[in-house]
Amino acid sequence: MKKTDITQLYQEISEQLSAAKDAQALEALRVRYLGRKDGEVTKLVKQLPQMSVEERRTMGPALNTLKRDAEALFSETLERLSGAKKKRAIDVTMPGKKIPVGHLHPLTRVEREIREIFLAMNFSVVEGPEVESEHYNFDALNIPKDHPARDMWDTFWLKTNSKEHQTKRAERLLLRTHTSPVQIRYMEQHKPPFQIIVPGRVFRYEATDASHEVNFYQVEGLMVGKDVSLANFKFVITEFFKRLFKKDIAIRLRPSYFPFVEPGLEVDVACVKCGGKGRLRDGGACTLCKESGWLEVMGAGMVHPHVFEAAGYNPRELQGFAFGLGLERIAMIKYNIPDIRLFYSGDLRFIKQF
Ligand code: FA5
Repeated sequence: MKKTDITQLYQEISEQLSAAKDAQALEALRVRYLGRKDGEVTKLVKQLPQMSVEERRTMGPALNTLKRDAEALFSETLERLSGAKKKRAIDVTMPGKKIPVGHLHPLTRVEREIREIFLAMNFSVVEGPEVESEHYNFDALNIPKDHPARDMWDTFWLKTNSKEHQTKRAERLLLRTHTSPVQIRYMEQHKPPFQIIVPGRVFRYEATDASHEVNFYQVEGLMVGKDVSLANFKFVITEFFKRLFKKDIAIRLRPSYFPFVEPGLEVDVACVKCGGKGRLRDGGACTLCKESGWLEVMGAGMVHPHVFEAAGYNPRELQGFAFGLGLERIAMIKYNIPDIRLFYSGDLRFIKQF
C-alpha cells in the first residue's frame, strides 16, 4: 500500500459523497467505505499489523487521518442532506414570526397629542432651557428674593465656579421648577398678539409619592393681546379638554394664588372615572378623585402687570392669560394610571400596555 492510494481513496469518497442525493444513498456509502467488516477504509486499517515497522510508521498516521477526515465528510454530508430536506418542508401556510417593534412612551404620546390640539387652535410651540437663572425662574415672575411664595417651588440650586455667578445673586443658576420662565424669554423676543404653548421638563427638590415626582413635565400656555380675557381662557381650555378626552367634559375654575398672575386660578376637570359623581356605578367610592368628583389639572390666571413690565411690555396696553399643566397628571387621568412613578420605572410590562 502507498500513501497515494490513501489520497486517491479520500478523493473517491469525497466525490461519491458530493453526488449523494439522500440519506439512504449516504448510508450505503458509509457501509461501503467505513463499514466495520468490509469497509474500504476499514480493510486498509486491518492491513496495518502485517506491515513492516517502517511502513507502519508512515501508513499508520496517514490511515488515521483518512478515517477521521472521511467521518467528518460523512457528518457534513448528512447535515447538508437533512438541511435540504428541511428547506423542502417549509410550510407556507404557517403564520409569520412576529418581530417586536418599539413604540412611543405614553408621556410622549400625550405630549404630542397636546401639541396637535394647540397647533390646530393656532398656538405656536416653543421651548426653553432646563438650566435656568434665578432671574427668569423667579424674579421676573414677580417672585422676589426672600418672598415666601418661593417656598411653593422646592428648588435644585446649581453650584457654579464662575465668580460672576457667585457674586451676582440674580444670576444664580438652578434647574427650572416650572415652564413659566419661558413666558418671559418669549415676551422679551416677540411682540403681541401671540399665543404659545411650552412643553418641557421641570425639576423639584421634593419627596416622591404616587402623584409627585422630582422630575416631571409641564405644558405652559400664554396668550397675549389687547383684549385677551378670562372668557377667552375658559373657551380655549374647555375646547382643549374636549379634544383631549374626546368628549364634552365639565371644568371648574377656583380662585388660587400664583405671584405671576392676578387673579390666579386652579382648574379642575370633572373626574373621568366617575363622571363627576364621586361614586362608581357599583356604588363604590371613586379612588381617582377621592370622591370629590373633580381632578385638579393646572394652575392659571391673567398675567400680572409686574410680569409684563419685567418682559419690557406696557401693562396698560396689554392683557393675557397663562396656564401651566402637569403632563403626567393628564396622562394619569387619560389612561387611569394610579402612580406617577410608573412612568419612570422602566418596567416594560407597564410601557407595553400603551
Ligand atoms: C406652577 O408650576 C405654575 N408655574 C403654573 C402656572 C402657570 C400658574 C401659569 C399660573 C400661570 P404648580 O406648582 O401648581 O404651578 O404646578 C403645576 C402643575 O404641575 C400641577 O397642577 C401638577 O399637575 C403638576 N405638578 C406640580 N408638582 C408636581 C410634582 N412634584 N410631580 C408631578 N407633577 C407636579
